[in-house]
Amino acid sequence: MVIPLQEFTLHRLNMALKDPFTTSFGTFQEKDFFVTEVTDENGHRGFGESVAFTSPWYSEETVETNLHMMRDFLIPIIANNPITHPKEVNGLFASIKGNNMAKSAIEGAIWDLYAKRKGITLAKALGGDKTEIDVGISLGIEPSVESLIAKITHYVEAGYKRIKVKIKPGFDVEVLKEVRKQFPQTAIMADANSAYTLDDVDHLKQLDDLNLTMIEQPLAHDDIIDHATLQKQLQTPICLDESIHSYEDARKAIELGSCEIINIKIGRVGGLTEAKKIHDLCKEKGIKVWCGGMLEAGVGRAHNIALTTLSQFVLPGDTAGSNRYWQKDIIEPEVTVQDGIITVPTEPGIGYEINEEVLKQYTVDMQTFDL
Ligand code: OSB
Ligand code: MG
Repeated sequence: MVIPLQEFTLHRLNMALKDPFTTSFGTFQEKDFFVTEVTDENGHRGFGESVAFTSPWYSEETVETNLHMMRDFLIPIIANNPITHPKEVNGLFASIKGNNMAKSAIEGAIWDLYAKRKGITLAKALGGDKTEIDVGISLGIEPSVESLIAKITHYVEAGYKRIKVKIKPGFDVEVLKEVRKQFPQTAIMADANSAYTLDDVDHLKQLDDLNLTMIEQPLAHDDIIDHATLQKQLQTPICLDESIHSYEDARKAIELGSCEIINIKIGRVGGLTEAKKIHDLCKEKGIKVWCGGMLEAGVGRAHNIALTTLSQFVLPGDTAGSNRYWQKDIIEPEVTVQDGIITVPTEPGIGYEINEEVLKQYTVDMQTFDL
């Protein structure tokens, strides 16, 4: 049966982060993004979230390219083609190259609407059956080792199951040695956001003494060849983030031996349908997966939680609680973490309500399109 879509709305929001977040590329103080909303003729409302940043440091997409793609290409495709299931959206968008985060922002809202129309959770609609998920936390680069240790102490005490530390040349081996010394039992990993090259092999090999759970994206954002070379020389498992945009990328990386682990981000791979395909492939091939984060507000966070209920998400992800990022999140209830565990919501769709008052407070622009 065709889903009787009615209207698409782009809510543009600007939210200040509680705590600036620094990576090898720069510091974030706030998040500028879209909450996407799709309605049907029966009054159901589905929500998604765009995850691109204001500048293209992580991938080529930005908030403005997301707007351009959604408004001028992707929403018209949805308006002109009947859909019976959200799985069809991927195929409809195939004529548009790249722009995965823009595609995902729209596809996600349609998945939520679909699950709400069926009266089931988004997790169930995707085929997930966990009732709780284990989570870790990603910490930005800190001004000093002391301040990093203080932050880790705080979040280990809060119960997070794995700590991710951002590294870059000059803030890496020595820092991680100190972290390991202070936290001998904690699951620790490092994320380089592509800050190294194969010239750094000998330097990176020093990480093998630190019993890290993995190193994430050490080499170029678009590489899978050099990562395979590096993985052969490292005992520490490599996890790919930036390099994996699709099922095909994952298949090739696995075939080449470029990684032992994949971080799946819904936005990076173009939506939930592709994310599930990558998950299923990894399960078949024995590659561990976990759910990455893009400093999402509540709607994106809820999508991450639903995806993480799939069985091959065997490692704690980056989906921390709302209060790690926001003074006040846009959903109700907010996402809370108890002893490193998030209880998966049981209400239909994403399982959280939009807090309309808070949404309005952060809204800087709004555009509605007939479908
Ligand atoms: O590389 O995983 C990353 C944040 C922004 C962009 C890229 C990354 C990150 C994080 C934080 O590591 C994840 C989160 O807490 O949402
Ligand atoms: Mg990463």
